[in-house]
Amino acid sequence: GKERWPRGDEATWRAAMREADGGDEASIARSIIGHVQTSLAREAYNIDDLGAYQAAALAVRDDMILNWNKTQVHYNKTQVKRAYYFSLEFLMGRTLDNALLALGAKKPYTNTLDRLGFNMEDLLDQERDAALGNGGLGRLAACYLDSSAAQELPVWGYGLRYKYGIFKQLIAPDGQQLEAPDPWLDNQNPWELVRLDVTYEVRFYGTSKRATDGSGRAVWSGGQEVLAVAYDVMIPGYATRTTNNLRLWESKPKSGFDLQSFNAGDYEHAVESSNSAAAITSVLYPNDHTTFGKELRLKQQYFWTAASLADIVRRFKNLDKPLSEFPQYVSIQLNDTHPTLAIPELMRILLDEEDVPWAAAWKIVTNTFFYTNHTVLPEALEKWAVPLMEQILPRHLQIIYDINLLFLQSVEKKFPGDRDRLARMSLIEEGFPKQVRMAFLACIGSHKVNGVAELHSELVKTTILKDFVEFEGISKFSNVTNGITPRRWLDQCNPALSALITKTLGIDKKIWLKNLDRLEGLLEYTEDNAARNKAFRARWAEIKQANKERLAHYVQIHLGLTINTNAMFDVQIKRLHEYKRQSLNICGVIHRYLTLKGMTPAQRKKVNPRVVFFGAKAAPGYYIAKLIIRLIVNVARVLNADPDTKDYLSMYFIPDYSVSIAEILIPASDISQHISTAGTEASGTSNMKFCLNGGLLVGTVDGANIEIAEAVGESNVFFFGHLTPAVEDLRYQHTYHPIPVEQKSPALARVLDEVSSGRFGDGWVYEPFLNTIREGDYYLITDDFDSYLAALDMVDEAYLDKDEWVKKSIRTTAKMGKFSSDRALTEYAESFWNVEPVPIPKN
Ligand code: B1H
Repeated sequence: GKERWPRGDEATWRAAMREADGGDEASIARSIIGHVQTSLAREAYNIDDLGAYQAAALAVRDDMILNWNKTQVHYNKTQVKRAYYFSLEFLMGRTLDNALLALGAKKPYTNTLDRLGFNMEDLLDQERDAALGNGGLGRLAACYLDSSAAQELPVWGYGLRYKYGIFKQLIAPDGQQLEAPDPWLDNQNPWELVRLDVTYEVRFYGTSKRATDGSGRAVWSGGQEVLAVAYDVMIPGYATRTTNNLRLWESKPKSGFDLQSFNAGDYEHAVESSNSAAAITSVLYPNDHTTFGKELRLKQQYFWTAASLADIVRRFKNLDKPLSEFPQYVSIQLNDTHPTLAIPELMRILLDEEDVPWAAAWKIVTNTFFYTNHTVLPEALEKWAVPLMEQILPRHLQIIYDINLLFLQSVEKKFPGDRDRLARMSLIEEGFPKQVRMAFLACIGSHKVNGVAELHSELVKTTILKDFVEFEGISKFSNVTNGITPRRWLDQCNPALSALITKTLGIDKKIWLKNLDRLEGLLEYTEDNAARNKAFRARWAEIKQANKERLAHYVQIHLGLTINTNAMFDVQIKRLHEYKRQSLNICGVIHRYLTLKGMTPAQRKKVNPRVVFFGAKAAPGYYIAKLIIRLIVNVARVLNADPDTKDYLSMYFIPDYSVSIAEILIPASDISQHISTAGTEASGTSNMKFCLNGGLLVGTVDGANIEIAEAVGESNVFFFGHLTPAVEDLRYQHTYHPIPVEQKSPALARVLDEVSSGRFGDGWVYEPFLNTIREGDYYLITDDFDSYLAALDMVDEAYLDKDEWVKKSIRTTAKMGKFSSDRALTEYAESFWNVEPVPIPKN
């Protein structure tokens, strides 16, 4: 919609002001124009889309601030119990559209901007993603904040305000991934409020001297002190007045410079130390699922947990209650082990600053914290070298040793003489260097421990925390299956489908968007051929088609490529990781290509055309993952240029995958792939997003796929591959009795050979990747390849019956109620935190 009347001219704006007299739209127009002239200090008739976006965002923000204030004042006044979600990642994406939805103001804003000469969609597109996360774990935190506000629950998030979010991904001419910084704050960020009056000092290094009175207390002094400054991000609740808070900390030097260094005449060193304070919150670590042991990462974790706890303790003290009641007013959910230092830090505050005796302090701590585990992959289990921790956090290391001593004494009491068990369960892993096992610390310091899908929670209990289940009892361990917010992941990203659902269910969308089980009302439309049902199904298919066109348009604009929208759209979007097996997908595509090449033109004409989309970032240091991206890009080039086959098979790697790109890709999928080796993907959440939008799932029996299949019925998903219990044996076989790929899967062997021989560019480049399959094959590509191909054949077969396919699609959407993050958040609130909804009164 760019070809409009000359927008932004004086006459249009004046007319807009006049037309909009009275009512909402008048005050919206006044507010937007006011922000253009004052906040942005620009001429009203002379702004571009970016300026108009900013002015509109500031106008919306004004409305949110009023609700935010009311909410916070009410929480304080009523002294309600609160929960805090500690996460090193919040993958928020864009805010304006979400805020307009929450406030119910999308229509009047769209109309007003239209009268001013601007198109809402174009303005929404001006906003940069807040990409302060790597993937599912960070996006989950964002969905949970959305649900807590929508359900009027007093929940705050605590995180870090990284100056640079997840890197921007570029693809070099040879197909390699390149990384560039993401300066997301370069344009003013209208969604945050800096609180220069909310600051805390955080100490690093120095020395810790234990008291000699046997009290377990100590004095920690010296070292470096850094200032934490609060930035508040408003989280509006859908169709409520509740506006919760996400508090993000920025680090800065305590006094701007290090006075001692200046006195010594060492200007450079003084400036350097200021830099090092600012460095703490400068960048998000992009290594999803790997721990690196980097000093700066440890500093991030402590800086954030220390500032957050200081803030929470200060707020608690305003209530004027004894510290023993702390857990009655405060619950803290630890999003993975990244915030585990909060456990020794709260101990330190209670022991050293508040004079609480050890046993009482430990009781407070273990009634306050709750730990969510998000992975059982060994390489992702956090450990910190003891010498590093001793240097940076000497007091915390003492406390951890004290916790460990008492803990192991109690284990010894229950299992006398079981030295292996003590070694297995110690918070300190022996070795050079010794390491602190953060998952164990998180487990024993928490009241409850949960995994993120049924299978995963079972694996947590039977593998990494088995000894702890035996020692502490099973009741401490539970499951909360992940969820996604239907506001962003259906209503916002797929407005046409949302409108159809609202019309069909015949209820206000506020009702079903907050009670997602209501989607089951769509089921009856799959039943017979009543005209009403047929019309609904036709409209359902039409909307999917329109979403495919929208994606094709995006690719046309951004990549300059033309997509066949009559083809089946097959999407795999997630971080690039060997366990997620994008390799299986690319090998499957190559196999399909080779099969097509072997056909006559007449035979090809009978093939169901397919377009495969990939989106994935690889950790910058993850060599094999980057090689897989390179292979995808280069295979795509060959496929898309081959006149024999390109109408039947094409492939697109969408660079710089993000929340906003997901919002375009997900509604456009016919099928999506969630094909991790069984037992490796804790839950997955994009699987839920695709299914909610009527895309069918191709997947392994892993993570939340299993529960999705249970909900929608196995006949509506395409499952394949070995099950979790087989994985261990297969790995053993690969290591000790390897069978050549040619023998296990000739089809796969052929694919590997074609890559090797240079069909998709220099074969030698890919050898290290190909060898991961030929040797060891840790992720069992060879074992699952043939059944994967069979599953894709079943997809083709099923797609032939268009009406049945649409029915499957509708049934899938209809049964996704369980996967609303509202359900998940309610489980946390009720069974862990004991936090209740707190409606915010009007005045
Ligand atoms: C998940 C991570 C993760 N699990 C370490 N673990 C990180 C681990 O920067 N780090 O050090 C970052 C992220 N992320 C994901 O969590 C799981 O793989 C998904 O299956 C799950 O859906 C998601 C949310 O629970």
